[in-house]
Amino acid sequence: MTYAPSPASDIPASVLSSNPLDASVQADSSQSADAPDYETRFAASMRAVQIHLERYLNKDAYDASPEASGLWEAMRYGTLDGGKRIRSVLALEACKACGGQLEHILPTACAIELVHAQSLIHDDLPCMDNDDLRRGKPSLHKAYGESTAVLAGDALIALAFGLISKETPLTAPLSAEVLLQVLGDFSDVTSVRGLVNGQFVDIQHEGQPFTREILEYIHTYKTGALFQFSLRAGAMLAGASSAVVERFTLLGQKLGLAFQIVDDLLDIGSTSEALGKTAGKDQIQQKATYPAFFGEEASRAQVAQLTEESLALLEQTEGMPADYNPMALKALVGFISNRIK
Ligand code: GRG
Repeated sequence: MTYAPSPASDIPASVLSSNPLDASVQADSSQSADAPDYETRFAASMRAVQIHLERYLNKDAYDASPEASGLWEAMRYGTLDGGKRIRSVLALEACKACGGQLEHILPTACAIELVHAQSLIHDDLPCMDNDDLRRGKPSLHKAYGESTAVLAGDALIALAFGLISKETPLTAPLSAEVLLQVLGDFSDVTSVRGLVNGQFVDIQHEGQPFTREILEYIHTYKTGALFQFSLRAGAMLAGASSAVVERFTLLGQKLGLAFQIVDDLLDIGSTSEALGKTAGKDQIQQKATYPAFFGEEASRAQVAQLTEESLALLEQTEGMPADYNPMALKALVGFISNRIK
């Protein structure tokens, strides 16, 4: 099928190859699912993503190309320093839960982070949401200038596609056909069938009256698309059946919406210091948000409902491996609905 966003365990030791990530991933297995803190619970997955991102945005590459060193530096600034890595961690955990291998999901998980970083860099530009603060430091155009910010974002998108296609090993059970499907889905997500679409409609509706349908549309495309892709790609690259892939796609849809509603609530109820980005902007820019349309209490109730529905999806065992363990994904559902930054 063609992927389009619709509205609204740990890796077994046997699948771990002899790479430097083994120790950290295995260390993660010993953590209990009810560990309260996201950074602690998912430290190993976050570290795995960070190590690979560092490698892809390798300093040697720009040392060898001194003319473009400023661009490399800007790309590293926008990608490597900060961020919760929630989308890539979801992709890793989805793949693990479906019995997949780290080496098959890691390049795609890192590509997701590259595109996410790009979307933040471009979103902060004066011609978009115009923000000076991101991840607790000056946004990229403030640190490096607007033209570098545009070019750094452009380069990150293209690099993300190369990363999936060049770095994903075509070892069993992964076939070239599935990898091509993942690349096709990634194209939808990064194009006018995904984030760009949501951003366009979001900006068009600034200061304008909006309906519930428009609100859902914006959140589904602007934020939900990348969450859906993260869960879906995790299942696909694990070689899951199409029924499981669709179940994980639905899970990503619910989690993406919950994540964005919480984001809307934090914009009202938190501080720039805690968030690392400017709080209170949605009201100033008259954005289409859940609290603006439904009120805060009803928005929280919708997050609670999406959380319940997500947990129920994770209870389903049909098509899952015999040693299926949903605890890590359940912990991520809890983090998404209760997060404070
Ligand atoms: C993908 C080609 C292409 C273009 C992007 C600019 C744009 C088009 C889209 C903007 C999308 C956007 C900024 C959505 C907001 C999503 C959101 C809630 C971001 C905050 O995510 P966190 O909290 O950030 O995960 P960290 O810093 O933790 O990574």
